Amino acid sequence: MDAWGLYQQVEKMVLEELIEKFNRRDRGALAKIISVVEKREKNYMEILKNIREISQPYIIGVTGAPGAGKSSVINRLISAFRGKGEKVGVIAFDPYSPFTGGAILGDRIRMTEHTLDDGVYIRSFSAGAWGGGISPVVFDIIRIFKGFGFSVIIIETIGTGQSEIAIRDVADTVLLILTPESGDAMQAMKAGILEIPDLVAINKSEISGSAELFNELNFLYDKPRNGWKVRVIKISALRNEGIEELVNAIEEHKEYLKKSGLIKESNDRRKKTEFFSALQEDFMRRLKREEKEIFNLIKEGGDIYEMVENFWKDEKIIKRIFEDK
Ligand SMILES: Nc1nc2c(ncn2[C@@H]2O[C@H](COP(=O)(O)OP(=O)(O)OP(=O)(O)O)[C@@H](O)[C@H]2O)c(=O)[nH]1
Ligand SMILES: [Mg+2]
Repeated sequence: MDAWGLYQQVEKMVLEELIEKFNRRDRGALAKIISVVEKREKNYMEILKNIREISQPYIIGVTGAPGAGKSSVINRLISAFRGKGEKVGVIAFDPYSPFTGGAILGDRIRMTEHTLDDGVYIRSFSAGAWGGGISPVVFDIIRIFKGFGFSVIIIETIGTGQSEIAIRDVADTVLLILTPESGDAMQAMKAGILEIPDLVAINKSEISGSAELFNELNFLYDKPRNGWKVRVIKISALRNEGIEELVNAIEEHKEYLKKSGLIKESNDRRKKTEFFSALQEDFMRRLKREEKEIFNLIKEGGDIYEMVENFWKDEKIIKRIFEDK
């Protein structure tokens, strides 16, 4: 065997060992696999293909403006679900920091009480991983969590723009966190966010103004849609109040999805979004192979839109792009 052959064999062994450890619920292997997959390192696809999904977790999306208390509420939800014997995986997107730290620390501090619990795994990502839409990484982490046997997955969005709407395509239950603090609900209304949630929690309800907001929201969500009336619940993550009611409401929504058969629709919607994002990533990979060709076109000069049109008319390029590799 030549050196290259030997190298490949060793690499295969390392990979097999990693997956074997993962299957034994080794948290180090879980962290390693998430990181390889997140960074799209060599063999990430091989790893994903080798993961056996052993659970069918319920997926909860938590959204709301920065600082509304999403992480603090999730921290409370984790405790509540752990009390019911659920295994909880959390995917949190961080608005501020690139890969190096910064606000990630915030999440860590807010959810630290669970770091020693084997039934909980919390992973923060930079907002870049979410991007303009939903990154394929989100679906890959869900797949990895299914392989590790989590029964509940909670996703914290960055709480701005696209992410708040995109969570609808990923989660079974969407929880919007508002606060009585100035303008929060108004902003959400303007951004069209109020259409998104199945449940609304008014967090920080120990401060004044929560009763008014509660009434306004109940007025707004007066009528059921497809048989579900959006539930509004007053909570305080700080004082640990209203959490039981919130968890009961999540469970009621889950029951409603099951009874009405809409849970299948929720699954299909997630699959469709996953398919699209995987397709997009694959397509971008293929397009990137044409960078040189694109530079050549640019050197020739002209209007960008015309260039794009001509690009798609070039049969040689098209053939190359869709070549199977
Ligand atoms: N008064 C009060 N403060 C709270 C409550 N819940 C959270 N906070 C505080 O609000 C701040 C933001 O809380 P986070 O949980 O980090 O909010 P977040 O929505 O996750 O914030 P980002 O992830 O940065 O968008 C922190 O200082 C919390 O301590 C609450 O119920 N009452
Ligand atoms: Mg947070």
